[in-house]
Amino acid sequence: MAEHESLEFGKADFVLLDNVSLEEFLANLKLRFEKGRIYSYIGEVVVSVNPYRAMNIYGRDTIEQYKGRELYERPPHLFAIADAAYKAMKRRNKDTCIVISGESGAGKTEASKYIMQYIAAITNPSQRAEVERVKNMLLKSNCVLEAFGNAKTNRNDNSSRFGKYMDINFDFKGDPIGGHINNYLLEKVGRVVHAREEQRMQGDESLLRSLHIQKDPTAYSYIKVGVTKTSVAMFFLSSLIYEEHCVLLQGNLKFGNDGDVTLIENSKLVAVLGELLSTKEENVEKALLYRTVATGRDVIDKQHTDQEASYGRDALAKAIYERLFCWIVGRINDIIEVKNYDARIHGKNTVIGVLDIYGFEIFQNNSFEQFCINYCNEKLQQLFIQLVLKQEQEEYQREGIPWKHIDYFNNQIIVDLVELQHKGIFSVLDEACMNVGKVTDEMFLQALNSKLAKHAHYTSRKLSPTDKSLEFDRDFRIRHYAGDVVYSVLGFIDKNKDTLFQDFKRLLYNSSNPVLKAMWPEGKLSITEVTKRPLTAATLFKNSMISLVENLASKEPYYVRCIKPNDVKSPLLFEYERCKHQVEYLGLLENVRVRRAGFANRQTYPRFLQRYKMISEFTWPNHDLPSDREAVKRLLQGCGFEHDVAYGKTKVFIRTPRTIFSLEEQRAEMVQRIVLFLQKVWRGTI
Ligand code: AOV
Ligand code: MG
Repeated sequence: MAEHESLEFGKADFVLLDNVSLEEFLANLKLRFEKGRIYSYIGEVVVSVNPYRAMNIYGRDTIEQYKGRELYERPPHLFAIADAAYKAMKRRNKDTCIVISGESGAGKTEASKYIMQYIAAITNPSQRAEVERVKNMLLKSNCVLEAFGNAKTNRNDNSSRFGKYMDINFDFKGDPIGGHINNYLLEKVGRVVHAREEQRMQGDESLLRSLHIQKDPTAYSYIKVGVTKTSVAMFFLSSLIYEEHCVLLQGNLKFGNDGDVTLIENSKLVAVLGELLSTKEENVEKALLYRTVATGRDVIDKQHTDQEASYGRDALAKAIYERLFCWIVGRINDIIEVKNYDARIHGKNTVIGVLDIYGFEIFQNNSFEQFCINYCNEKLQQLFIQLVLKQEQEEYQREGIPWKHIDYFNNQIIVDLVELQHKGIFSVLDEACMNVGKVTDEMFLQALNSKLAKHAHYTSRKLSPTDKSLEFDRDFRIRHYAGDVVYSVLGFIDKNKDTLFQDFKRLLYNSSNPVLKAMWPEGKLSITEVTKRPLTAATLFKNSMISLVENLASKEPYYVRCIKPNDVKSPLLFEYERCKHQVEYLGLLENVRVRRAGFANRQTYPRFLQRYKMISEFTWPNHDLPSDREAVKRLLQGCGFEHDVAYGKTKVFIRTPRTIFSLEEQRAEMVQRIVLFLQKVWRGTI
């Protein structure tokens, strides 16, 4: 008996539970966690519990055990799902994706790294140099992005502050030939700059070099300088916002006023800034203190108040950080993108996508960033529901397979609450930002209250006056699929507008550092040319989420559902209530129910016959039965699989993967025999 079937470690697949109840599910999850079995299945979905300790289960020998195996042949593992996604892609020429979800600190990023490592390890058996180069790039790009885009939060010491979707492209041999990274909304404000981060930056400079971000040596020198300087500038500027953590903060940039005149109190920093940004000191000073505005035909310099100047400074720091990050992603993409691939010569180029995004988070103070991150998690949950719970059941009904509907909570209502045109929270926010007059965050909250007064998942103090946990004029609460979150509206309008004074864009566009200049193409426009209002942060994020979900839905998905066992990063503690909550909101129990009652595999009758007709005398080489459906029935009866299948209107449904496996074996054997037979015919020995 395979190890994963030994009861000592609990049930490896939740589908095998005696009773599908929350209690049994959790008892099994806990037992497995305590026995060091951090992975389990629900059919083809991997459930993973963060072990919070180094596990000796990712080495070369383990990789070898999973390579090319079927899912149920080995104990549950990320490698098995990676192999399944790889096999599906290779065998059936299908694009696949692996979606990793779970709350902050549940282990998504670690999982994505092991998956990438596995794929790298099992491909390119012939050691082609170009493929090795691509693999190295793909793996190393992770470290660079983490160095720039991760930070310590109180939920996770190495929390991803950006969403990442990485496509790996494969050639017809199944070897990686390139990739592409999409990054999603970098969470700028919550990023806490620690000395630790700075050390990592230094290490990664050499990584950037080893990635050959610039191959041309002359270009390389300036790029390198660009990166180094810009990153220093980034830390320098970010630290201006996070004073308490600042490393370089000997005297931070502060504004005061002398009568009517706004001043920079510690003007020595301006010179440093000028140097870091490769621009003149006086230009920096001017951009910090003035704003050029067009009034009719005149262009005048309007002085900032000290508050406006501080706002501008912070916006600049965030914008530099964000653009630098996007620039890095762009450079990585330049190197890893597939070039010179001609599908007519090389066959179809297929893709495995890996999604690792920020998990659901609840902080003490939740703002616009948490709102976006949690909306993103709602979207992914919706995709899971669509693909795993809804479509599956709908297909059984459509095909006339006897089916008792399984209920689940459909979070579409919350997705709509956020993203619906004209009615959703993003729309109300955009409207507030569109307004010419001064609209405050409180006014935005009032608009929400009047638009959403009746919504079951929205409330505020005004709507529930007795709820003391909500502050008037500040808070609203969303009942998310994963729990209630109170958001403070403070800053929503500013963050959504995400305005950076045009003066800064011009300042940086005019930098003599070509990298910096390239990051600010809009700085080219003169003041009178700037007319179009840029899209808001919410709209950009919403659009990127919608296209992400479309992209994932177009591929064959594989799921990893991560669970965080406790909030104290302990390898020993299985906090029952915390885990229960996650199992509930991830819809895992419903997943087991649908899976248990469902079928692992389905194929249309003609396709099934095309593949397996050679294993039955009734169907080989052609059948004379009244329909393909009858022919498939006959074939399966003959093989003794009648008990494991159901016949739909257009498709045959097969309950367990084992049956498919056995059909495949029989097919392989027959194909071999047929080939031998044909060879004999050709040679004239028959
Ligand atoms: P996340 O990606 O899900 O959170 P991480 O993957 O960063 O979470 O995991 C958090 C921490 O848990 C890691 O830094 C490790 O210390 C530990 N950990 C996770 N998985 C493993 C594993 N398989 N083996 C050993 N330790 C592990 V966030 O990015 O915050 O949503 O935005
Ligand atoms: Mg992460």
